[in-house]
Amino acid sequence: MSITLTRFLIEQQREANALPPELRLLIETVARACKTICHSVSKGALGEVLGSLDSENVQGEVQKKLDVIANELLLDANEWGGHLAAMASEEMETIHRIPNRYPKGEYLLLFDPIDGSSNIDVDLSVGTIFSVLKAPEECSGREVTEQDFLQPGTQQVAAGYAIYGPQTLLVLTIGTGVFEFTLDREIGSWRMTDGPMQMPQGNAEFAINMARRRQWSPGIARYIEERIKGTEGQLGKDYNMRWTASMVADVHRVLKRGGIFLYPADSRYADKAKLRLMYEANPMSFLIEQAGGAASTGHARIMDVKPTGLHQRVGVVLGDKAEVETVVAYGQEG
Ligand code: AHM
Ligand code: MG
Repeated sequence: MSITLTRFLIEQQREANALPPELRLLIETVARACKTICHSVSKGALGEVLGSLDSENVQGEVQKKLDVIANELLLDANEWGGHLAAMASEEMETIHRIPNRYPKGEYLLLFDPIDGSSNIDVDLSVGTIFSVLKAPEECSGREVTEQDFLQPGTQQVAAGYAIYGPQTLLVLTIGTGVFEFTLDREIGSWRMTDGPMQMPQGNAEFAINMARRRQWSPGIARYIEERIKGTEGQLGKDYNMRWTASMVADVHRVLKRGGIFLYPADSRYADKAKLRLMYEANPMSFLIEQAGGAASTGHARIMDVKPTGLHQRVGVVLGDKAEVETVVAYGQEG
């Protein structure tokens, strides 16, 4: 019988000494909130959770009802436990400090409550992504600020995602490998079903939104065109393409089956990319690197990027090491 998330975390705390008790509590709390989000997602129209609201988030995107519900669930679940200094989310313009009525801890939690929101109403996979940082020591005794969150991805102490698909999974790293847990809905517990995971290398599969071709740099265009040519070009193998439009689902496939995921720099956005650094690109990069893959902006390692804003966007190229290296090399050629 596979072990539960609780047992895994306690053993990590005890044996590997890799997990402080407060961080364990934090991960358990996020995992519990994800169970509740899973419940709302799966109710669909019966739970009156589908469709959009009149509101927009800080990115100017129309909020889905589930975006807001999931955001509230994560805030409520994490506020009172005493493990956090503050939270930040795709759905909130600025940080959410822990109210004074609750004790404060030393961690900062960032999340995208529902990633791939456009998939909700058509019953395709969506997910929750999260990243955990430590509040800088100098902020003890004063209010946490947005600036305290602006740490590079290398500073993450934990990261993961839940995917609400045919199965509900939690994929997690605390820097000691990547572990997958499947939600046993009847019992309500997370059970380990894979890990430590290593992503297969050499799989000829890419994921990119082809409709954005006009926005690509010459390096990205060359990389994709070569792969479309396949055996008719220089590569000696044919490539397959998949695009779910939910980063969680696409990255999960890359983790399990190999290949490469690209949402490269995109001139339609003010900071020239779609995906957000702090709560999308960084946690996914941490997971992919822990599983033996690579994650780049197209030019540099994502986790080395020094953030300048909570909602900063960044080009994302991640997965198979050799494929990512090829994209970076083509980028350097201009
Ligand atoms: P969201 O956080 O607003 O859902 O947006 C992020 C999503 C990613 O999950 C996905 O990779 C990408 O946007 C899909 O974009 P596109 O609509 O160009 O296919
Ligand atoms: Mg998102």
